Amino acid sequence: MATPYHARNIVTAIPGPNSVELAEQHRRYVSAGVGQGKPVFARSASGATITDVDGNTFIDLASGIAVASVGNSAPEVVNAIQEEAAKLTHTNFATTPYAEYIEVCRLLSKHVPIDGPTKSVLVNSGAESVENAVKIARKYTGRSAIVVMENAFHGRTNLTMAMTMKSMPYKRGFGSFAPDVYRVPFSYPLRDEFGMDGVAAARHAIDSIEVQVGSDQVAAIIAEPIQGEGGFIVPAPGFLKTLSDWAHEHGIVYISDEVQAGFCRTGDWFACEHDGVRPDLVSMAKAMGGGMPIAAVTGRAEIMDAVQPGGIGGTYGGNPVACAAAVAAIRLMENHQLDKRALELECIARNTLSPLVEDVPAVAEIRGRGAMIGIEFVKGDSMEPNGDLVQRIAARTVQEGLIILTCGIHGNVIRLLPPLVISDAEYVEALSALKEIILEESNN
Ligand code: PLZ
Repeated sequence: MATPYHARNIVTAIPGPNSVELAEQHRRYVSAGVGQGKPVFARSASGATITDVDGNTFIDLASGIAVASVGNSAPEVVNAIQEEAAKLTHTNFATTPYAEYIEVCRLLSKHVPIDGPTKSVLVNSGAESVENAVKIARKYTGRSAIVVMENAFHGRTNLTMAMTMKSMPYKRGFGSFAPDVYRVPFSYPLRDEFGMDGVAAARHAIDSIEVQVGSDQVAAIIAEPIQGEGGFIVPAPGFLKTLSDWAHEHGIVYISDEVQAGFCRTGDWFACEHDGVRPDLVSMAKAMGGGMPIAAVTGRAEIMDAVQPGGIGGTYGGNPVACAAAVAAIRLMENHQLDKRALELECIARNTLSPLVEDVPAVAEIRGRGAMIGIEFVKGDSMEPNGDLVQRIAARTVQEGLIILTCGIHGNVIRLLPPLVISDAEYVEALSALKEIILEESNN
């Protein structure tokens, strides 16, 4: 590999002996249903690097699936966790409330792109935030139908499995699924007939809603502003706005699922802002906790207050330690203007990777915003998805000291989700190495 190592440090074969031993224990004790990730086991992580149990250091381009935006083990978050844990680990907010929960809700109100007063509920995971958003929308509207998008990913619980599109591995054998979920086409400029005409793509989706269910039956439309697991698909300009305007005209609650794209990742605090969308509810998780499990639904106060007391919540939702971490993480995003930083990272990524579109026939498109960039691979000059090539590239990256994820309905997209605190030098090093791997593997 010609790219010099600076941030990376590979000192053993990959996987090293300690990882090999742990992999045996993993096979022995962990359910085979849990996804088998990289062959290396993490021991520690800091900023934009992860060090494994054999002392190898990798540049992190995954952020634990868009979680470590403020950096792995950010010292401010670690301090907040330690201090809070010594003071208050748990009471259950509905039993004995505490200030930390309210402070998180106040910060969320400050940042969500919703006009007028907003309120929140705190939960534990992205799937829970989506489920709660649906419950709240149904209660508020008195309707039951939920409209979801093609390629969507919303989670692994029963309702969110129904809302997720891809069967393998997320749904196969796990049915039956929750009823009253209707799927309509999302805008996919590279592949759909509407290209960059987002308004036409939205009209097409709206037609499908009218045909399948009828606007007066719909409680909520939910969309990821940039689709995550589905392939880092950026809808054409006007798509989300047309859809959300139509929802508002018909008394339908518009939910922006910002679980993956939210919290500065795409250059805005929330990715739907870019399209001028004013959602009614926002589901969020991942980066908001700086590494601790915490999630939320924030929405228009009138909608959030439609639920009877005790109808939403849970034992651990808004746990004090997780809240302290969230407050610290959100303050870091504010103080370091990580939304702006994401745009700088986009420039670095585009400068390094853009030539690939011209030079490599298998690279169909480089897309995304901020620090959420996807590279879609096809077979030669055809548009057939090339998941095999992506598998080969992904396998090589870990050998070369990079932690990278793939995505896409056909597994043919490489995704970049670096911590937003990654340095220019680290990002350039990682992207240059990735580029070389892509060039080499595409020629094999
Ligand atoms: N909504 C938009 O991206 C989680 C999970 C991948 P949880 N995405 C990564 C996997 O293999 O499980 C996600 C998302 C969007 C909801 C969720 C669900 O969030 O915190 O994983 O429940």
